[in-house]
Amino acid sequence: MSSVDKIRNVGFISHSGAGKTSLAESMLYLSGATDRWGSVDDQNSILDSDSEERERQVSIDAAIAPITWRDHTINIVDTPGFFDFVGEVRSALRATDMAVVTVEAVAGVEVGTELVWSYADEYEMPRSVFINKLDRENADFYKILDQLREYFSDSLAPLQLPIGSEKDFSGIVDLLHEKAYQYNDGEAEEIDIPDDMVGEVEEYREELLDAIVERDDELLMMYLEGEELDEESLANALREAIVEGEVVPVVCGAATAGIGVNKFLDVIVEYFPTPEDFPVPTATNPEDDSEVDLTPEEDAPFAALVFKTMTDPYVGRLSLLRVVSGRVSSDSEVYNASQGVEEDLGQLFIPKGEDQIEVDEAIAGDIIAVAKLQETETGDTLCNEDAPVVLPRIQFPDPVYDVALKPERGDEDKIGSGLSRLVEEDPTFEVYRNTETNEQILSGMGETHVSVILSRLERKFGVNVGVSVPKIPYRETIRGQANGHHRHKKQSGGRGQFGEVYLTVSPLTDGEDFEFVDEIFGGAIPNQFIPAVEKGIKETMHEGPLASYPVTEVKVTLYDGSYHPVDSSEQAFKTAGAQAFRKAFLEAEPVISEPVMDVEVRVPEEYMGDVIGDLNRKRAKIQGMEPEGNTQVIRAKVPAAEMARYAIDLRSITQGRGTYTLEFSSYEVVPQDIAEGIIEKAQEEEN
Ligand SMILES: Nc1nc2c(ncn2[C@@H]2O[C@H](COP(=O)(O)OP(=O)(O)OP(=O)(O)O)[C@@H](O)[C@H]2O)c(=O)[nH]1
Ligand SMILES: [Mg+2]
Repeated sequence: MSSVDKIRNVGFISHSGAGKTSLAESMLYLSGATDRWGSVDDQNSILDSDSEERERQVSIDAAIAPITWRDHTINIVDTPGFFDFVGEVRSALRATDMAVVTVEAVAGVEVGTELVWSYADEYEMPRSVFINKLDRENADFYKILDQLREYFSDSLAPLQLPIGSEKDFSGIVDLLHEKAYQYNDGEAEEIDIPDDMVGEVEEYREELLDAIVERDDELLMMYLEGEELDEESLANALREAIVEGEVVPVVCGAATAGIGVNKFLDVIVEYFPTPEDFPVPTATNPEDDSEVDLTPEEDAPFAALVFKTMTDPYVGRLSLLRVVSGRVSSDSEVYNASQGVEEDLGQLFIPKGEDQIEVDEAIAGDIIAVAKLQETETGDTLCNEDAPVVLPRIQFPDPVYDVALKPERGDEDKIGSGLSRLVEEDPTFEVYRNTETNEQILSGMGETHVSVILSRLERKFGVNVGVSVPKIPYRETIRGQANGHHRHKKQSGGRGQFGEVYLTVSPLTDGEDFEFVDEIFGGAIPNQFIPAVEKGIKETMHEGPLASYPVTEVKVTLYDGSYHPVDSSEQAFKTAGAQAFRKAFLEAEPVISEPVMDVEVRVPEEYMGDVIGDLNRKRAKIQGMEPEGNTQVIRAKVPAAEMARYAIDLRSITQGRGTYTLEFSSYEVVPQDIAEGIIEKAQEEEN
């Protein structure tokens, strides 16, 4: 294991398909960490090791590529770019000290680029940009550089320039050291700076030097006086500027061809922050909530964040830890301060794709895995019991896409236990029963996310489950007041049944669902039967008179009735109460109400019109729009019934470039024409 200053933890983030996994695969192979060059296209990627990832050719889980380079340990955390899996990005950024935003040299800035950039902003992380796929047709380094500066920041500074472009892309120029490299199968050979690039190299080198010296008075003086600046001072100043986030270094290459990859590893070692550079988030002592200052040093008390949980077919549950401070060894006892329980650590590993490298000890800055922790969940903090500390939890997005599960009879238990195992691995989905519609709902981030979960359920737990669009939990209520009367009388041999009820229904506006007022005078209904009347009404309210949806916000006043000394019974009054209620309800301007969601949609400017048009067709009430960079944020209130498949609609309107969040807002009355459809459908189902 290296010392803390020789560790680099780097998170690869980007829009899907920019080449993060390919870049990490090339780094693994070209650094000698693996003896084969994994490929996403050939479905033998080491990092996309899961069969779902290989088949779909996208990353789904964050994966770790540990690399040794020039006596340093570099841990690459490769994340999925597909929007459904953003939870993994949020976890990975909490485990790393530097973000590498990979950008395609053809497509440039995409919605996913903006999204992950905003995450890095949120975590206040320094970052760099890798402009990839320079070997592709229409690749244009300079155009993309301008675009990046326009979108994000003027502090983007190329450390390298590409030699050649498209199919002639062959190498890079290192601007600071004024050296050129030509690549062959990932191996760099030093060459002279091509003659036709001398002007550009000078221009961009000057720009880089300006950016470096600007923040160092001594260097600035020397620079202005025309003195020769030594490379070491420049490199140190550059490193500082990068660590502080004041310079965002831009490097380039072609991941699959291995061009620029080894030089990027050099850049990581030379300029990227070490765990010592990164400010540890404020932690608290769980006993008194006081703040605890954690220092990223080996000799400080131990603390680690569990940033991910996986289930491995061989070792079972695997927790991934980022050691934040101190040291920890295999087979030791630690304290989970988030749960307040002790945990026995077994063997510590470094995960590498599907493989594990056993280690005896880990120190501040390390990323390691440990198997079979009993109570520990993603987001928990492990520490020493005598120095208890809790790090801030990872904030995951709320799920937005629901399906109803339709299990075959007898599979329910297997599905339940399988899904609860999968939820441990993935905190961005949830499973619950909707008590109003009596459906089991699986709620995830999008169609792909849900389909991955269901495939895994089948593959890992051997159960296949069908799904459908969830029923909308409509409700019934009234807007007016009405009286209802029912006389229940039966004389079918033996003892008869008799009960008569007069009642009034009126809307409740205090947020309560039901109020029952007993105004019976002079024993018109004997006291002992009044609860039966109420019970009959309540039972009817579960399946309302209009379309069998629950009745809410109704006040019932029982004001008269009659009884028979022999034939009256609880059952008779229950029936009379229920029937009187039904009649009154149907006379009191009954309406159906529906859940309405607060929706926030983020789309690139050019899709605004289409997205708003679609929302309007979905009965949306637009609340506001505002720009956020080149993204437009649209806020609207939209009925849940219209949003059930929004993940799919928005994707097709925006070519996957839009994202959205949903939150329950309120119940609102459904317009008459739509209510008629709902009632008709309910009646069909009844028959
Ligand atoms: N021509 C060319 N293709 C590349 C390069 N890098 C990656 N690709 C291709 O781009 C596609 C996507 O690459 P990935 O490495 O899976 O991209 P990713 O960023 O990991 O994608 P997600 O996991 O979905 O976020 C694959 O078909 C790669 O072969 C490159 O430098 N040049
Ligand atoms: Mg990937």
